[in-house]
This record gives sequence, structure tokens and C-alpha cells, in this order.
Amino acid sequence: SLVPMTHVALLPSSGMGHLTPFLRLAALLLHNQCHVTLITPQPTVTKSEEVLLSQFFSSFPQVNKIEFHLLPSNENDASATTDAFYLQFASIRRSSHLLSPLLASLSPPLSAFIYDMTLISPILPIVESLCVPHYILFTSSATMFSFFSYFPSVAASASSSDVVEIPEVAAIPRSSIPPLLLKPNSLFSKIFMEDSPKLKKLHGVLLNTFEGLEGNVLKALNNGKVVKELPPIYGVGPFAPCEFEKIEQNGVATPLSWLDDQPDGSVVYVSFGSRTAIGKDQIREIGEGLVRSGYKFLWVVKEKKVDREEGEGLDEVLGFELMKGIKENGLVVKKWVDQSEILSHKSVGGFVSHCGWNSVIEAAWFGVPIMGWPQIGDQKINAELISKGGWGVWKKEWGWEGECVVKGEEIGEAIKEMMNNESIGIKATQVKEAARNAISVGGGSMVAIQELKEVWKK
Ligand code: BUP
Repeated sequence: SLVPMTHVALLPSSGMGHLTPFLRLAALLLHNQCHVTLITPQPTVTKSEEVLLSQFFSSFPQVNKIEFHLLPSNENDASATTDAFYLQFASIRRSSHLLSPLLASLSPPLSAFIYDMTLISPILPIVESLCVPHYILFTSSATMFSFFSYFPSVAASASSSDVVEIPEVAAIPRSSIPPLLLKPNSLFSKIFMEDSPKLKKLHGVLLNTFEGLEGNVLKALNNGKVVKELPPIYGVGPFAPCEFEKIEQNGVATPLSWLDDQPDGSVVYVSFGSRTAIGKDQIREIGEGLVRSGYKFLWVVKEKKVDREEGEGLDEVLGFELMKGIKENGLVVKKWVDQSEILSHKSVGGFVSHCGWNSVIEAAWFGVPIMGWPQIGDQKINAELISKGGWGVWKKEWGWEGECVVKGEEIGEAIKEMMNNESIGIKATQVKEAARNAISVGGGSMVAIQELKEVWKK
């Protein structure tokens, strides 16, 4: 054809929280007539990533697939972290130079390269020498991105002062700062300190967010109020959940029919995301709290960080009595579920969530109120956004993962607060409308995608 083909390569990092938004972005680009190359770091940390990738490639056979075989992790990384996901971040960073010949040989030549937020320093020299326009997909909120871009300049004082004031964005109390960023020697701190000052060298930053949720933040970032010299920041969300994500068994979708039997808005859905293991004592209290709340519930339990290590039953953890109460009122599952299917179901009226950004965006997309219970990382910053927006609750005093065991009684009360509050329900519906508007014709996210496509044509 006469029109040069827009060819975009994508490089995600480890964990479903990073992979999922990349694949949804890939689907969005395919829908917008782009040719897509997907680079997949191998082996994946979790089984879930492996399954999702395979479903993605069977749904989109036109996607050019490049397997990126990583160098094994080394002692240096292992001394900095024991977290399998962070170890993989480090391996991808250390292996990045291997991508150079792969990228150079792509045909047609790349119009753009979009890579994970944790890979700036190692990818930069490669894309600069190839002269490919390059972007990161930052897989958290625009508020967290502001913190990422602003933090290094205040890092020294942040560890001693009570709040970090990000101009025109938010005042982040010390207690909400991702704990690893308060440890200068953590891998996460090192990545932040090394990569953040290089943001100005990118052609842009893509965020899975939208005006109705973080319009003020996008504006502050693009007006140079947070940090001067940032590249354009594009709010291209909310990324809609896609067909290829549906859970299949022997090629057949397996819907959760239990939900169909529950009254509208009566069920509380509980999940702490793909990489948060909850301790046994806390699991028991959550069970207690769910039964006390009086609501029906669908509860996804994870005892292990990495899914390949997960065991089967829960009877032992929960005990006979509690298990009985739980079975009468709800459904407990210990496997991967289709979260979008659950949040879209009319019987679901609330979401007890760790506030991982993908979960927040999915709840917004389906208009489901959240009871935020942040565990690690960016999650308190995200929870604050929800409670400030009025479409959920957050009990700040509950603290981070493992800081204390929250009692069932308190959990039950907080769930009731989310489920009974009419104003929270109304706000959640408004957020859903704003989310849908963002990706309809003339909506902010659609406009941002069109702008990017124009830039890539040149
Ligand atoms: Br568990 C689980 N089914 O059973 P977040 C998760 N998900 O579809 P995280 C399922 O995984 P990071 C399950 O819908 C979301 O898209 C969920 O991402 C899906 O949290 C994704 O919410 C989880 O961002 O990642 O996993 O803690 O910390 O990187 O944000």
C-alpha cells in the first residue's frame, strides 16, 4: 500500500500487573491498524503469564513474536532482592543489550518502541543508536508517575520529612511512600534513582489512566508543573479487558455460574492481586470478617507470591468451623479467575482490593466501589486517589502488608461501609461513565492514540 505501515514493538516486564496492560495496549494498537511486534522475556516468572501469552498469540496470529531469552540472574541481584519479580526485572535489565540486533533487523523498520517503566537505563542506549522513537508504558497511576519523576530530587529529604509535596498533584505522606523507596539500597530505589532523571530523553510516556480519574495530574505533568523537561505524557486508558483473556479449558470458556445465582449487587469480590501472598493469621481474619459482614462473597486466596508454588486446600488454614460459615455465604477459590468477568457481573456490588493499578482501572471500568486495602508499593497512593474520588473507602490505619493483623470485626465493618454507602455507589457509576467516555470518539484517550499515530507516521 502507499501508506507506510506503522510498526510498533512492545517489551513488557515480569508479572501479570505489567504483562496485562501491555497486551491490552497491543490489542488497542492492532485495532488502530498498527503492525505489532511483541517481545516476550523468557522464561516467565508465573504460569499465569505463560497462559496469557499463549492465549494472546493464538488470538492474534498476525503479531510478530520474538522470544527474548534472558541471562540467568546473578549473585549481585540475589543479594539485592529475594522477590522473584524484582529478580526478573534485574535479569531483563542485564540482558537488554541482547535486544540490539533483534530490533535492528525488524521489518518494516520500527515506528516506535514501547517498553516497561523499569527498563529505561538499559534500553535507552539501544534505541538511541537505532534512532527509534521510544516510549515507556508506566503501569501505575499518573499520580505514582508524578512521584517517580519527582522523587529523586527530594529523595534525601523524603526519608526524614513527613510529606512529599508534589506541586499541583498531591501531598504524599511518608507513610504512603512505597516502603522500598525509603531503603536507598533496595533494587527498586536504585532503579528509581538511576532511571527517573533520564525521563527527559524519552519521546513520551503512556499511562493507563484517563481525564475523569486523573485529569488534573495529566495536566500538571504536561504543563511542566511537576518536573521541567518531561516528554509528552499520554493518558491512553482505560485499557479495556479483552476477549483473549477469558479463561479457557480445552478451548472452552468456563464462566463462574455461582455468580448468576446471587441477587444483583449482593456480592463482595475479594482479591489482593497476582503477587501478594497473605499470611495465615490474616487469611483467617479475612474469612471471619467476610462472614461477619453478612454479605455474599467471592474470595480469591493466595498463600504464595508465585503461582507455581501454590498448594491446594484451605481447610487447614481456615479450620472446620470457619470453613462451614464461609461455604454457607460465599465461594473461596485458590486459582486464577477472570477478574473482568467478575467485576462486570451484575451480582457484584463491591471489591475488596489491594489497589494494584490494573484492578483499580478495571473497577473503574465496571463502576464497582472499592474497599482499598493496600499491601505494598504504589498501592496506598492509588488507594488515596479512590477515597479522595469518593468511590471507595480506605482504612489508613491498617498499614502495610505484615505490619499487623487486622481483626475480622473491623474488616466486616469496613465492608459494610463500602456496600451500604449510597454516595459511593453513585460516584462509582460516574467514574464508569467517565471511563467509557475517555475511549469513545473524541474522548481524551482516543485523541491521545490518534496523536501518537500521527507522530509515528513522520
Ligand atoms: Br489474582 C488475579 N485473576 O485471579 P494489579 C488477578 N487478575 O484476572 P498486581 C485476574 O491480574 P502490580 C486473578 O484483573 C489484573 O488485571 C487482574 O494486576 C488480574 O495487581 C491483574 O491489580 C493484577 O495491578 O500487580 O498483580 O499486584 O503490583 O504490578 O500492579
